[in-house]
Amino acid sequence: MSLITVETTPYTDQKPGTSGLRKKVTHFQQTHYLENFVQAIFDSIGDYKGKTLVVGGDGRFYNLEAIQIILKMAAANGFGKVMVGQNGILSTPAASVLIRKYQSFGGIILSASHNPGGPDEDFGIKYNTANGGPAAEKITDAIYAHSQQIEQYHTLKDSVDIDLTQPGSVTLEGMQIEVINSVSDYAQLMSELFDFDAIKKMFSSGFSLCFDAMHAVTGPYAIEILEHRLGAASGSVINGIPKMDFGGGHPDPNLVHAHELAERMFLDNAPDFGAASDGDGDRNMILGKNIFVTPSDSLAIITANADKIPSYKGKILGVARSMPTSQAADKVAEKLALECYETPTGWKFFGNLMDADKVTLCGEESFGTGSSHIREKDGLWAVLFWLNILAARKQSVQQIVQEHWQEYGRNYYSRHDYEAVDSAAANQLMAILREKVTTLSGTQMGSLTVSYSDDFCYTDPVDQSVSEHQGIRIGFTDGSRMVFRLSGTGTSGATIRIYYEYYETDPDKMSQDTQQALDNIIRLSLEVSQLKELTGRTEPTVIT
Ligand code: VG1
Ligand code: CO
Repeated sequence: MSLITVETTPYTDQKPGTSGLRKKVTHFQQTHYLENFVQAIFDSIGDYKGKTLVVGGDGRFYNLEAIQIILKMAAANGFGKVMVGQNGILSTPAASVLIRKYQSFGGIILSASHNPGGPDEDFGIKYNTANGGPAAEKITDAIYAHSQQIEQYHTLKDSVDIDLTQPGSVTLEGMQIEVINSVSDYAQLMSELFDFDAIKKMFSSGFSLCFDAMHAVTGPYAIEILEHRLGAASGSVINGIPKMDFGGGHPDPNLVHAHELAERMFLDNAPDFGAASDGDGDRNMILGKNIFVTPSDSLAIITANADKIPSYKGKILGVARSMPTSQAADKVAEKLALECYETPTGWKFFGNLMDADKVTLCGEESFGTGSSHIREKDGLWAVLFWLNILAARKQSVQQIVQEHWQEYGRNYYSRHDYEAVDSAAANQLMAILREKVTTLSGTQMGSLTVSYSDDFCYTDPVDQSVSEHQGIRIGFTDGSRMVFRLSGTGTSGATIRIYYEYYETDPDKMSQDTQQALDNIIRLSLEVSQLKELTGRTEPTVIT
């Protein structure tokens, strides 16, 4: 075995998106493709010589092959140690826990999150820094710049694959590789954050739960924490064995893709609580008997009830939500006199706020919720937060949500995705809107008056960095909103996302059908964007 330097030529398409580089597996399998990106990471992150790197992924197809490539390159590039999850498995939140707990230099997470997996599906890679969060734009821009100039990478020649099936430690060209239990450190942290005794008591008195792991990475975490440690009935976790192709499904926890769970929660004998997580374990969906909790409402309810959980009581520094997320959390923040931040989509923007002790809780409409315990969103954490609230309040999910709406008003909310749209048409739609929004303010759209409209531009309150073109916002005087943006995580064509919100304070109008409540604003959005004319689409691909 020997160190070698391999001559290579750049690929021009390695620009990291919302959460790293995401492409089809076949794209990653091109000669030197993954190697180029990994070397570009190493060339962009500063002096890591002798330091520790955390590596793991969501178990999807190509995870193990990619890890073997990264281990050899890390050794050849001079890392001191790599901590890797057993069988290559680490959920995104668990990777964040490890990076922070063991003060490693950073981590590489292999996942395409909620995108399907398999030989013809998606793969992804992203770099997280020492705070445990996705690298800031400054670093991802540097990685992209390096990837376009790369001429060589370093690896090992004739090295055998490392056995990742058992915990233990080996040395590879002077670099230590520690294979660690994927679940222990994460489960330990959860037991410190939440009142496990109270939740255990609730389960032992007959409380029922269904957690859909969607054949993705959270299976082993959920079985260990919910069933083994908290005493949920055996079988409460469904689809709990991670599969390389997620059983052929979309590991995206929403009512469309987690339909097995969704159906179960609306039956007469539904469990008391339902939840699901995504491919890499950072997303969550929360349901009760006969009720779906929107992620935006979930953030608001978590914030309003944080005082029910000893480790959070009196410790909430502030709350942040991504721009398209509904303004339900803002209402709670206002009442509790908490600072509330609106950031661009993607978790990396929350990290700066948390590092500067400005916020404790964060959330996105896309089924992401989390806190400053790590620097990623955290699916099981949200589930445990809810279980802890339920154990403390001794009410049903439905009662808690309805009381919340009575107190704060209801933010009806929905997102319509138009997937695999022709990229040129999608860009044109955005360009036209970008023009239009400069003149809409104060004008009438149908029955509504525009109070503001812009292309969201964010100045980070901590480092003053500016992120432009983060989505078109059109807000109305009655509190309604529509937001347009293009996805940064798709792998074929463009995905147009339109986000709708309508605020209702009349107690008699709190139980309308969501799509009906939003009907007016949906129609207006199609008119103003000329979506049908430009894309030829008459219906969204997915409504969440
Ligand atoms: C989507 C979501 C966004 C989320 C991102 C990563 O991005 O809308 O809220 O942060 O996925 O989630 P986009 O650019 O496609 O809208 V995941 O679970 O990858 O880590
Ligand atoms: Co995810």
